[in-house]
Amino acid sequence: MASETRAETVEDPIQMALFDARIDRGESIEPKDWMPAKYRKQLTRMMSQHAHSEVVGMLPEGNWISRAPSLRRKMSLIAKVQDEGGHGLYIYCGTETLGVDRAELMDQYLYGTAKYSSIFNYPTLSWADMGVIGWLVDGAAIVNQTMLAHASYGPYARAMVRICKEENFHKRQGYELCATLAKGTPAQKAMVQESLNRWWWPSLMMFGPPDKASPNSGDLLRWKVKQKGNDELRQRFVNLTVPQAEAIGLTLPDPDLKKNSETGDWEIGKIDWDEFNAVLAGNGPCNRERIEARRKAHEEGAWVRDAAAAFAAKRAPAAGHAA
Ligand code: BYC
Repeated sequence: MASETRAETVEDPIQMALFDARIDRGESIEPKDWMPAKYRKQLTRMMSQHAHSEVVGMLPEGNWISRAPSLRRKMSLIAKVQDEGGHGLYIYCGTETLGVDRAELMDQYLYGTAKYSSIFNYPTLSWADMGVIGWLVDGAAIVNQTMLAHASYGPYARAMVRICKEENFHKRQGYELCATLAKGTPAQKAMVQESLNRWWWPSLMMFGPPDKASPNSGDLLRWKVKQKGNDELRQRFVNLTVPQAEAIGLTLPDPDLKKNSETGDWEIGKIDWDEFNAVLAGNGPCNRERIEARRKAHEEGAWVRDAAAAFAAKRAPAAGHAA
């Protein structure tokens, strides 16, 4: 019987030294290049979870498409949700270059223990959430993904370049929506402030646990998948967002927020890591609803996958003949 605890692969020291030297020189690692098993495993974990996040992230905003207040708003929301689906597909393709099958990734996500971003386990309760998600959630994603655009694994880094361009557009449309509501009627301003109050802390949790509690950061930083730690990126996001809130007359829900005159950083109060851990453990406000929705979509789409496979099989001999 196979052992439950598998010993880690012992890598050839020469291959390993050559690989480390390539990383040190800032070279891009490509799919057919030699790479340590742990590098492959970490990337598969992180990229697939990123892809799952993009796809599950369609649900909270998809919830408001039929209730958008104007045609213009509806069109941009549909386009944004569609973009997120595209990002997911793009990153799944990137993950497959590591030699893993997409069906396996889906299985880990829908019926196993693969994670997706905690942020998508919160409900969208008002129209203002469509603005705040674009501003904060896409804004946080940009800070994180701009760094990942320099990741050592070529297919992931290249996917991030295109994705960041689209996320920038998402962020702008979200911030513009917030600015419009903030200078609207008192009820509109109250709605966007209430939304910001709900999304601020979960957005900060998107960057992951503090560095000292981040088991994967060591490997990922050493191999230049991540260029910066979780805390530094979170701080960068806070520093960018505080003046943006001020500019549109909104208040971040943190009585301890203050600027450190020496470092120039905006220091935040305590993040509720118990809440974060509860969401990761499956006990956030919408975890069950989200996974159920994704399972249903996947199962109802089985006939499409079957039809595509049958079509490809039918064409394969013809293509072979033509060649
Ligand atoms: N949520 O060792 P750590 C978007 C997990 S979607 C859930 O620091 P790492 C958008 C972590 O996986 C873009 N889980 O991990 C879409 C690990 O668990 P495992 C979302 C989290 O990998 C639609 C454990 O906690 N962005 O933009 O070094 C609409 C320990 O953490 C979270 C990405 O996916 C979390 N927030 O660093 C709008 C970015 N944080 O796997 C917008 C890509 C941590 O060991 N990912 N965990 O069981 C990353 O940059 C990194 O994976 C993280 C975590 C910074 C998130």
